[in-house]
Amino acid sequence: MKYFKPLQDLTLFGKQQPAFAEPLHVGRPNMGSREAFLEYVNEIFDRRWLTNNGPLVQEFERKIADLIGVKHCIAMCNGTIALEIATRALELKGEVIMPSYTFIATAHALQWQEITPVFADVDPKTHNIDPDAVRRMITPRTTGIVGVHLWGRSAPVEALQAIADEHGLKLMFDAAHAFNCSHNGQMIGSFGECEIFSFHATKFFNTFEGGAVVTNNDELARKMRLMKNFGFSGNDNVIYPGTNGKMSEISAAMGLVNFDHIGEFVEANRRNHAQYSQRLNALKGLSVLAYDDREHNNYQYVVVEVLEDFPVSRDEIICALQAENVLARRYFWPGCHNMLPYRAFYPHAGMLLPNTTTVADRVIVLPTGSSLGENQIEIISDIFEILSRSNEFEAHVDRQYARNFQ
Ligand code: T4K
Repeated sequence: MKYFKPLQDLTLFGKQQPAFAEPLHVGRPNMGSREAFLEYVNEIFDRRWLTNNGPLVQEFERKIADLIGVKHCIAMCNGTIALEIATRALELKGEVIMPSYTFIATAHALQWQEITPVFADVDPKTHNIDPDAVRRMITPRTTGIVGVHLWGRSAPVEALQAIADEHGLKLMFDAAHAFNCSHNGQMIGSFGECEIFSFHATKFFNTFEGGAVVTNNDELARKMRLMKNFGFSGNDNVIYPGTNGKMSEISAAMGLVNFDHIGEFVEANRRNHAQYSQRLNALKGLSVLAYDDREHNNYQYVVVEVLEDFPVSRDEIICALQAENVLARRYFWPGCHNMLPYRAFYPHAGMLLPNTTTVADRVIVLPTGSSLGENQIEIISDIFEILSRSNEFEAHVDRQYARNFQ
């Protein structure tokens, strides 16, 4: 089914109407049953128990821990707070090594506690942190490593663990993207000292806002449970500097509802990813990042790399897509090291991060999720196909439009 042929059929070249009347977002939430959710809401009203370790939060934590195969799940109000609490409970300080190619929250969670994030380069094939680069960044001030399972694909956990053991460092993972994903058959969430999930609306699995730390370490779990509730141990006794990281009952209700739809969400994402891959990998100069089908995946990110032999640049493609109401994203351009305050702290960091720059400059993330249909993916793919054939693009593109987009 082909919808466009000539360039004039793109809005950027004068067509009056965009391909889609309504914007198509990256990160449209996957939603479970409305009726089941409303039943939980009624229960919450009847019970008048809204937060602070309520029964729905406890059930949610048990289900997550069982799915991942870990002893403890501590539900939190979001993934960023979960990162902050985990790093504090692990007593990380000084410098902590992490990739620059990640969402800014990974760096901010450290900086917020006056821990210096030290950016290591990524492997351009996997987009994940490169263990050799980690070794190069270790100093006497280094206390830990935060690996990130970017796009839900596992970081090199064994190599990072070996470095951590060798240098006496603590290793934890930002698994914000990797809920319901595995590495060598073992669920992500069970590696390092602990791992954190994000259940933000845009994630594969959401609790509106939410997050969790999962761990097999009893003492760490006990500490984090106290820290997420101001450090209270009993009504009148505070034994840690804590914060308010608690998940509410309404968020847990959404989590419990969505739990029953995990298989369905995976299947929708897997289908979308396969369709995009089939169409876009056929075009010279485009490559859709693959998932290893032998593992559990959530297929939540459709990551397209625009290589040099594609006739149109990454940013020009984004312009063309946005003009058609396809709100594709440049996650995680330009890398944390190019954002403030890090850019001011280390203006030359980019010299040590060549692969981060390369990857960040060529990635486009496309809409997916259970709200996206086959026809929409065909149309989006058609836009890429038109652009792939377009030597004319150079002559026609509205450069001012592209500049404004920057
Ligand atoms: N570590 C990593 C590696 C992460 O990726 C993240 C979060 C974290 C840690 C921190 O976890 P949290 O503290 O967030 O739990 C988004 C999300 O805000 C963020 O959660 C996520 N990563 C990051 C990758 O993406 P934005 O600025 O792109 O999100 P936002 O709110 O603009 O939403 C994107 C699009 O999704 C919107 O244009 C429309 C659509 N959308 C969004 C929401 C919130 C909906 O259709 N419905 C909605 O309710 O950062």
